Amino acid sequence: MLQFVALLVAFATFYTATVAHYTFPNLIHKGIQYPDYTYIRRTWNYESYWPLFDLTSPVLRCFTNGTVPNPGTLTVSAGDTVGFTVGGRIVHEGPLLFYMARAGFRQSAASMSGSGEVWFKINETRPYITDVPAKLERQKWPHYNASEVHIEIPSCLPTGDYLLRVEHIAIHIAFDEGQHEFFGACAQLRVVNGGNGVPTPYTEFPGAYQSDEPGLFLDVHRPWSLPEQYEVPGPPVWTC
Ligand SMILES: [Cu+2]
Repeated sequence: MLQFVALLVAFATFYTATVAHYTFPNLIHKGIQYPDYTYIRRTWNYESYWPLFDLTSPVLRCFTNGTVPNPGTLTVSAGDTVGFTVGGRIVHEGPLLFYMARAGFRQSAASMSGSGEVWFKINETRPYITDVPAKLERQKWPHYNASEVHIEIPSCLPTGDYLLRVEHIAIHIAFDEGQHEFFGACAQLRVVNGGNGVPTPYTEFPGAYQSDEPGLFLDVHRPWSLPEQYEVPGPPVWTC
């Protein structure tokens, strides 16, 4: 019986570590869901699903550790919607963010590293506030429990090769500094039929976030009255 309990505890621990976290393995475009990591760089946690805590790590850039070759690049039109499946479900409270970075001279989506101040934010989510005072509870987050997330490529984005970076930041235990959990991935896109937009401002990964900023180090149980009172990490969103 004791062995059985020990086994049960071991299994429960394993189950919590893997199933309670999440990855973004498949790209979705025009109704097609591509196989795991066909157009998405295989992430460091693709088996463990483990969160990244260290916001100073280069892994934060694309959640990769450089051990596997980069994948293929999918051609999409500016203005198209693309999606990511969620391996597992988004089972923590927190914002969902999307960033893009354009390939530089003589680079492609497959060859670019994403280093330097090349990233601009194209979307972020805030908590819904349905009552006053509201708390930062699970159901307040638009993507809580999501199995897919979607983003529209800005219609005015110039034609070119890009990385599209999806990120979910879990803040359910962020009342202790450094206990934010980062999950994410980068898709490789060739954007065609683009426009004349000028993305701004730029940021870099690592570097965009500070462990003591209000969106990453906060009492998640304090009352909120406006969505804006949650300060989403990173730069403001660029829109066309
Ligand atoms: Cu977690």
